[in-house]
Amino acid sequence: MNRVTTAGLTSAEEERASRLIDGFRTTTGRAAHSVVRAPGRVNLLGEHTDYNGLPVLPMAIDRSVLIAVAPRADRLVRLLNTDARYKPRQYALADSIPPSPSGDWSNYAKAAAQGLRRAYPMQIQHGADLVVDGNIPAGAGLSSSSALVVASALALLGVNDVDVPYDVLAELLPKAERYVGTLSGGMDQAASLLARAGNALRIDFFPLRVRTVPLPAGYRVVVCHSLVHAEKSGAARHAYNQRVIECRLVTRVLERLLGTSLPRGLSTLGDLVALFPNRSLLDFLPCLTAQVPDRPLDIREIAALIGTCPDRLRDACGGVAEEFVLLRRARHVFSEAERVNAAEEALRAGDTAAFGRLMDASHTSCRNDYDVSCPELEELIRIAKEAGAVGARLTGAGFGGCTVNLVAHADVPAFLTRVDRYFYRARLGGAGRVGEHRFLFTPHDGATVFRL
Ligand code: NG1
Repeated sequence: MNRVTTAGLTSAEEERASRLIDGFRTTTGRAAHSVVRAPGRVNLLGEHTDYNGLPVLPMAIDRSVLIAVAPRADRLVRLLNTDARYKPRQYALADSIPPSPSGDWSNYAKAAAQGLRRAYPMQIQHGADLVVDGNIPAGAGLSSSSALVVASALALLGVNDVDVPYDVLAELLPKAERYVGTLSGGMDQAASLLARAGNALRIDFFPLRVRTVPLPAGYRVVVCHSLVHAEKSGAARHAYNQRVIECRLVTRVLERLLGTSLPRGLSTLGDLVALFPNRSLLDFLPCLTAQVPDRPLDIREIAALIGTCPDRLRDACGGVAEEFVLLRRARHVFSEAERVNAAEEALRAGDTAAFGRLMDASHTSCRNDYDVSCPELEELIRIAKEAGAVGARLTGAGFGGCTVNLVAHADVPAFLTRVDRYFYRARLGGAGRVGEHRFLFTPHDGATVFRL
């Protein structure tokens, strides 16, 4: 076996990369030109804030998508996957690439290809043979999809000899990923590209800015899967997109209440609050509370609050729903963004207990105001707190997926024993698979490309 040893890969990743390079030769009959690695991420704080242009605090994990790639003289992209569940696919590079049916894995690679072709039409000319190997659990809120988008983009750029700075890619790829039908923000791609080992990454958006934030020594980040798969190709996508639209509606209501209007092309809550640099985020809540009833509102009520015509508003909402929750969504987003600010301060000050309390408060807000928790996540959080987690919350979009827990190093064994006994064994029975669904993560570096 052609052993790859490269700084930036864990020893498990080196092993995977070595196998991948050999497999590439066997399946394509060619030598790989390079290997790309894009990590998943776990978000420590700042949920459902990114698409509002408000900050997040994720870290990259040591689960990743690896791609071995070689250029082709034609425009064809041939995609293979080491996991037999993901069937071979191929498509031609073009400015408009027809998507495969919703949920098909190739759509994430196509998203990257179409995004790059549109941004760099003259430079992205060569297709490629790609073999993908991923070990980020799908539908877990750990960004397996964005890692595939990032890795596919880097693979294609590499074989076309195009050098794009990672911060530019981190702004381009979230828009490209909307190809799959999710109105997602930019946290995942930025974390996968720009994260730094040993640290969390505070990310601000529009324009993108990142800075590392130290994590407390003596604590571990433990991630537990609720065993509820929240794939973004299914119901979770609809629920996610509805939240994005609810936040856009809050922005329009707030514009009216504040007697201002956003310049053309700007539409997020973050854009709006940036017009009032002297106000804190929570200052925007009282005027909403005074004017917006705390219950689901129908299109006509919302149109009246915005001062627009209901039919036009219904069209603008794309018919995703007839009723929308506004006040509670705003309360979550503003308070969550403030929690990210407070968390950064707490971490810099070494106040781990305060950080833990912010994680707990984030979870309560995600559950009560954003309605993205589920009974299994609630049970995991309850067990985690009983098992001594300093902070515990759902991570990623929610609706299932994982919790993230901060646990003192010395308490980790007891924590895992308790989670295994009261959550996994109760659901999975036999001891064999119990340990497969919770992970101890240390913060890793962002994406890397290794030219062979
Ligand atoms: P997950 O659940 O990891 O797919 C999603 C979005 C993020 C962010 C979080 C919620 C995608 C690809 N990613 O993450 O941009 O909005 O939800 O904070 O949809």
